Amino acid sequence: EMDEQERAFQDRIDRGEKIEPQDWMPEGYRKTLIRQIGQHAHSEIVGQLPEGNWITRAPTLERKAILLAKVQDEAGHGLYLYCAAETLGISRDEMTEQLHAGKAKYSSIFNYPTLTWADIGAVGWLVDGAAIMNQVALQRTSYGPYSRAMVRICKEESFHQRQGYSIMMKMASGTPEQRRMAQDALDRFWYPSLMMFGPSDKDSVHSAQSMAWKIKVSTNDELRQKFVDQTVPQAEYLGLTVPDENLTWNEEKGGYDFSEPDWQEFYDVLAGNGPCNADRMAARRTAWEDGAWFRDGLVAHANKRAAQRMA
Ligand code: FAQ
Repeated sequence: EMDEQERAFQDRIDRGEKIEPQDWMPEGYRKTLIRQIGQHAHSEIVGQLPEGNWITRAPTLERKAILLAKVQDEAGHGLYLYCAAETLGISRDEMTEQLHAGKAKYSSIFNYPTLTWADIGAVGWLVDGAAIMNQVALQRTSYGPYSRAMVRICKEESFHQRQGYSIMMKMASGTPEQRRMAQDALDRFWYPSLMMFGPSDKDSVHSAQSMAWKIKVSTNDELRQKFVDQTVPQAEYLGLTVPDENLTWNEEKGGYDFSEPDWQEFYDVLAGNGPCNADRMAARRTAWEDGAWFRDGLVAHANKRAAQRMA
């Protein structure tokens, strides 16, 4: 039941062409991208909060400078992604409103607390590790501005991942207490990191259409498997134990068998009932309200400059 325009569009996708902002696109394609890029942008912005929590308590000046730079990078990624979404005909203010109204999602992972300094290591290692796994694939997404944003973001994310692993190496080779902190961080962040890839393929509502449009180029389960295969040897190198008794190497498939996360917990977090959902939303709303005077000032200044140019 595809009409001629849709058929021509799908042919372009199938040939591997990139779609650009001025090009014709089906409404569903536009909507799906706005949803996904918007969620991705919100994740970067909300994702600053769990790490921002430790900037004032970083153990050394060097670690503090590195963490500050990383959190600033996340802000940059968020702004970059909002711009990519704006090319599809939605404004940043509208996206922000959707987030604050609870209509737009952000990644479930940022609703978990960062309780110790080792958690900052685990976030860099596991959360950025999962993010890169997903984003490397998304460099090949069919929408030009999103795909180009991913290229740059992935470069910065791999630095983030390395800094997280460097914290984990330090902690895992430290005192028995530091080792315990590192293991505890892995225990708490393992399953939430697996959840970042979304529901299993059989429950993923958007995958089939998004794959046909090449908005997504890998399924949720494919990326989750690759993440586990990459991460388990890294945990072994640290001398830490992945909290999964069913974890075994499967020679036949050339990958690990592993336990699925608790999907009920995942849906509870999505519904707003994770440990930090309320805190995260409150922090974002307060930041938005507190910044109103500054945004007003910028607009007033821009208007004044425009009027001067006219005169
Ligand atoms: N959290 O049908 P599907 C970062 C929702 S990395 C929350 O499979 P889809 C870097 C999904 O939206 C994190 N919601 O959906 C960083 C949908 O709900 P909807 C950000 C989730 O879109 C690191 C419903 O469930 N990365 O920020 C999650 O085809 C450290 C059904 O699911 C991205 O956003 C989840 N985990 O596949 C920053 C990557 N999973 O919209 C700071 C781009 C699923 O119908 C510190 N996004 N849902 O209401 C994607 O690749 C995709 O959107 C997926 C989900 C794979 C997340």
